[in-house]
Amino acid sequence: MKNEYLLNVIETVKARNKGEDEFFQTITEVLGSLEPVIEQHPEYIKAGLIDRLVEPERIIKFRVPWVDDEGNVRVNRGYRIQFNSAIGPYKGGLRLHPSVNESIIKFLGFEQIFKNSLTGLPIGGGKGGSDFDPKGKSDAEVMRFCQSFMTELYRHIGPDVDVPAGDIGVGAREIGYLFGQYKRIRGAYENGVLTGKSIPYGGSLARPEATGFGLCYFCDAMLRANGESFQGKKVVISGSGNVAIYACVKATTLGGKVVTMSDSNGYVYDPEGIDIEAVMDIKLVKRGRIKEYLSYRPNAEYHEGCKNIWNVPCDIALPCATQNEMDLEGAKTLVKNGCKVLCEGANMPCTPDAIDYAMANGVLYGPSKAANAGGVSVSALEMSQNSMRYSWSFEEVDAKLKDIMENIFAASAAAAEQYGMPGNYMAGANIAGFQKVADAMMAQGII
Ligand code: NDP
Ligand code: 2IT
Repeated sequence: MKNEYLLNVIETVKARNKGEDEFFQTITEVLGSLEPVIEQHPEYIKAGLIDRLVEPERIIKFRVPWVDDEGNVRVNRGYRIQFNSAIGPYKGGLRLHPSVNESIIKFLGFEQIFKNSLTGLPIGGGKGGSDFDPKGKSDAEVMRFCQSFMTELYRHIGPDVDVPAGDIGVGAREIGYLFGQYKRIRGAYENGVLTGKSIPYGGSLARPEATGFGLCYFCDAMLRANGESFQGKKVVISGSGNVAIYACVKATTLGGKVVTMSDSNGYVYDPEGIDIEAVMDIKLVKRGRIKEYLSYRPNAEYHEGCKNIWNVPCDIALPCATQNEMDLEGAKTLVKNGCKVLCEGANMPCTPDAIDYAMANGVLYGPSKAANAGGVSVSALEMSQNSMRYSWSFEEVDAKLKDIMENIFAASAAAAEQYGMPGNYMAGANIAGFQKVADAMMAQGII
């Protein structure tokens, strides 16, 4: 990068957010893509647009005390980062995982700004969570944690203010506990305050499926634009949570054969194709480990550790677990084994050198903020349904989701072309996502 203004902003971010590697990683990638846009818009520099964009509007950090089943007092740290409200109320998930810290929530919140803009729906960017580990906790412990978390969070959110949803460790169970507590404190039935709700109290059909299905719709659009399809392709998927499970379902429906799934302990390889009913039973019903897959499918293999999942030869790789789960070595192995497509279901699952290597070697690369935007898109559709006090059928929501994902692909491809980088969907998604936010920020004055 040569642009002095952007280089200065990057230096400031580094100095102000010491040790926040994940946040710095996304800043460097996004601002790198925006260089040609900034060169064409000197008015953005005058308006300090990027200086403002990289600084969250608000960081909320709070104590979450709760009592475990043995009567011990436990304390976790809660976060909500309200990053940008230029185009709508803050919107983004809550992550419950022991690795959660300010850098992780900031990187996720920053990515969310551009992702949400790409959906074409009126939602700003935010993210939150806690270092609470739901693994091994009873339902009652998870409930007490969620109630305590919401007892602070409620004052910062609202259907027109900030609308949290799920992410790692947060699914329908947690959203239910969070909403129950919000409703008690507010004394009003504002169910548009959270998305990812279950159906009886205002959830949207197809929200559980949305991120994984959307990933495959995006990937399919990218394949078709390049004269290819899922038909007959071998697919490697990492993770076995919400995103991975429904990516597996849709990739299979589209004619692919998914041969792996993983969790943080290891991965399974099933050469016959993953039996998704078995994975759903293990993960959604029993909250068990992926290793248990062998008791359903004795001919499958289990391998300890998750890094080596990229050694499994495939045509299409869909990382759907967590950030930086694929490094340069992983990308090199994929390329060596003939992988042609890398499309991200998790947020920022590939390191920058892995992305560079894959793209330099002709792999079609679908960046997370575009490819996994299906989840938040259906969340925004859930907000619309809650406002209307009405609900759409599964088929209606799914059709809208497909349309949105195809539009996101088209917008990313078009922006890449416009700035002389055809096929670079990473740059295209960053630029297309940025443009609407930039226009809105320019219109609203220095705020
Ligand atoms: P879940 O909690 O449902 O599943 C997470 C999966 O990833 C589990 O298999 C988990 O294994 C694995 N995993 C989590 N952390 C690690 C780690 N540090 N190392 C290895 N494996 C890990 O989460 P989701 O499926 O919802 O989220 C997965 C990814 O998709 C995240 O990056 C999330 O931000 C992103 N995403 C989610 C959306 C959604 O709507 N839910 C929308 C867009 C993106 P284990 O059980 O062992 O922890
Ligand atoms: O990363 C993401 O886009 C999500 N976890 C979903 C956010 C949402 O508001 O549905």
